[in-house]
Formats: sequence, structure tokens, C-alpha cells
Amino acid sequence: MISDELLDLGWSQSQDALTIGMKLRAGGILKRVTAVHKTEIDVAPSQGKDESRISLTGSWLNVPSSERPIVGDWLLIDPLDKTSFDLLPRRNILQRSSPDPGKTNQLMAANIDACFIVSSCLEDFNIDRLERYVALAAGAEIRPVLVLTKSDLTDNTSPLKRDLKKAFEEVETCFINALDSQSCQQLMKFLGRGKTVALIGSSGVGKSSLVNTMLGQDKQATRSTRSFDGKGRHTTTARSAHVLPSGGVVIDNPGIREVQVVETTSSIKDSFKDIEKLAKDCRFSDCRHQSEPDCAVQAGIESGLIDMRRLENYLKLLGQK
Ligand SMILES: Nc1nc2c(ncn2[C@@H]2O[C@H](COP(=O)(O)OP(=O)(O)OP(=O)(O)O)[C@@H](O)[C@H]2O)c(=O)[nH]1
Ligand SMILES: [Mg+2]
Ligand SMILES: [Zn+2]
Repeated sequence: MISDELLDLGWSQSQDALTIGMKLRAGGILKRVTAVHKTEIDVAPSQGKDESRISLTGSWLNVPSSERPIVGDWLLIDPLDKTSFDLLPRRNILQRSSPDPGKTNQLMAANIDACFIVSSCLEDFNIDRLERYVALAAGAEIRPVLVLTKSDLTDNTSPLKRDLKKAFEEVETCFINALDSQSCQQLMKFLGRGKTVALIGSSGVGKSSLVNTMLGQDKQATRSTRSFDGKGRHTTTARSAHVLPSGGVVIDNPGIREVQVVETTSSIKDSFKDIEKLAKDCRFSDCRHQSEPDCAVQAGIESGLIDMRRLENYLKLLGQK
């Protein structure tokens, strides 16, 4: 019942709930949100005379934007009134806290299988920042993959590899030249039918370049194709989802200035399992691992098991420092 086209769009069987099946049999049309504008959304696939752009009408205009469809959402569209649709339950949501304190979380994308955390091998390389991105993905139960671009512009990747291995034992890491399709092949195992990957990272690291290389066409503007305005403005200004020729979907995001991690304590703890494991042996159950006696984490730092910088980042994320 689910067409190849929908599988190419990242549809995964686990979403195929009974009610959805019923609506589909009644003629409902399943589409995926590829871009979101002020009061309109783009969807795919677009077949025949179906519009690829849907205007938000009625009650959709009255709900806060956080409750409206976001990129990666699945919609079940009414066959008789194509502006009327159900928003299907999300498997997960990639989100971050708003840069403005007090504001609600910013929802980035929905129904994601893996998150390519993109950094270059050059000056922007920063383990602390990568750690926050990994926590952000882990918080949404999305598999993080570290993608290090511009490997062609550096002579020696060994120190980076060493640092990454130390900080992210369990996270897969790929070094690539985002402009070279051969080199990007190693990322294809995360994609393919039924899979959706979101790209996040600072501006200029090569997210859109990577999307273009995977697509085999220059669909997304990159810094080299548009003159840089010198104000540090981001080249990509809106999120968009793209179907790859080999199946699967990649979501390009504007560069993130500073990661605002949605601080779920459990996600932070998940990303720092090594520290958590040691902490079980601290004398006090509420040990803050700073100057308490018999702190197993401090002992771990002294014996070189844990990096001081890593502990500081952990405490910072937990708001304890
Ligand atoms: N040599 C080399 N250049 C790269 C690589 N990846 C990206 N670039 C260049 O880096 C510049 C920025 O790339 P973009 O793809 O626009 O970066 P972005 O992450 O999409 O940036 P924003 O849209 O602002 O977030 C462009 O000039 C690319 O050609 C790489 O792996 N090797
Ligand atoms: Mg871009
Ligand atoms: Zn302790």
C-alpha cells in the first residue's frame, strides 16, 4: 500500500498505524513537508495536478507556529479538500531552546533517523560545541554522526581524530571533502529508502555543499555561488528537505550560531556515560564532582580516565557550573 515514492521520501513502516491505514484506504493522500513558509508549506511528492504548495487555512492559522507542520512532518491530506489535512504523530523532533530566554523551543525538523553534525577540520573545529550538538541529537533520540568537512584543506587529521575518539567513543565519525562525491560515498550508508538525515552545524562548514554533492546537482546555494556580504550572514536561510536520487531524504538547515541544547538531563547523562558510570562510586549520591571528598569522577580526572575539559562541559550543560 505504501508506494516506492513514499519510501523514497523517508516513510518508515513503524508509522503505519491502523488509523492511518484506514484513512489511506478512504483516499487520503500521504505527503511529506519539505519546506515551511509563513502561511504556506511545500510538500512532496507532487503528482499530477496536486499542488506542491499548500496554504494553511482555518484553524492552522490560529495555532502557534510551534504546533504547525514543520519540515519532515507527514500529512494526511483530505482527497476532497486538499487544503485540509491531519498532521501525523511525530516519531521524534529535533529541537533547540530559543536564543531568546523565556521563548518556547525552536522545532527544527521531525521524523529524523540520523543527524549529521557537520564541522570543518579547520578553525571552527571545537569539541565542546560538538558535544552540545551530540547532546541535542541524543535528547531527541536521533543517532548522531560526526561529519568533518574540508579534510582536503588540512594536512594532518590525526590530532582531530585523536580528540574525537577521546570525546566521542561511541559516535561514528566521517572525514570528507563535501565537494567530492567519491569522498561523500561513506555517508550513504546512513541514507537510502525510508531514511531521513538532518544536517546541523555552524555557518560555512559545508552543509549545503554536502547536500548538493549527495543530490548530484547544485540545488542549494552555497557561499561560493553567492557573494558573501561580510556581515557573517548565513547562506542558507530556511530549512528544506531534499529527496536523494538513491532514496532517502536530507534536510539542510541554516547555520546554527550557538547551539541551544534542550536541556533534558537524561540526554546529557546519555552523552556522558563515562562520567555517569564513575559518579556511581562517589561517596555522596548528590556529589557535584568538584571538591567533594571521595569523588570518583575527580579521581578519574587524576588518573587520566576523564578529560577535565569534558567534565567541565558536562557540568556546564547540567547547569552546575
Ligand atoms: N575545499 C572544500 N571546500 C568546502 C568543503 N565543504 C564546503 N566547502 C566550501 O565552504 C563554503 C561554505 O559552504 P556552504 O555549503 O555554503 O556552508 P553551509 O554550512 O551550508 O553554510 P550556511 O548555509 O551559512 O549554514 C563554500 O565555499 C564551499 O565550497 C570541503 O569539504 N572542502
Ligand atoms: Mg547552507
Ligand atoms: Zn563526584
